[in-house]
Amino acid sequence: MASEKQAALAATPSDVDGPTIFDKIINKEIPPTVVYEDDKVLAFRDITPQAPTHILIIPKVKDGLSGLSKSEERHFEILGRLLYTAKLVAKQEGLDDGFRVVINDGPKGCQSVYHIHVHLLGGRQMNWPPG
Ligand code: DGP
Repeated sequence: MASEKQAALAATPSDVDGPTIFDKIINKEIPPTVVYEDDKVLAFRDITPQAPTHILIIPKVKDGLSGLSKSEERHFEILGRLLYTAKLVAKQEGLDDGFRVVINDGPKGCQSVYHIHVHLLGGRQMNWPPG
């Protein structure tokens, strides 16, 4: 499998604007390991975990939000909900000593799936600066 960086650099405009693998996850065509779900967001385990706990939190409706750089005022509510869900799931996963949330954006941000998502990482000591 290509590395995350290779996948990020290989993304094309149709990957950005069109449907993504996350649509198949939302409609359970590809069944995810769900850790949290409500009417607006879905949280599931990442297929290539970078930490003992690695969860993706996504809006169920993309609404043009391929990435954070495409956000507009109408997205205020869902952006807050994604972060708040990260906190809820961190608590649920027992990440009481700390965790990290990441939003990759664009090729240089190493984004490979163009449906906004928050990475929730925990269960090990994180480092800074990130790679
Ligand atoms: P990013 O590089 O920020 O765009 O992260 C995309 C993440 O999506 C990456 O960590 C791997 C994950 N991913 C890609 N395809 C699948 C899949 O089919 N299932 C799950 N669970 N995760 C996936």
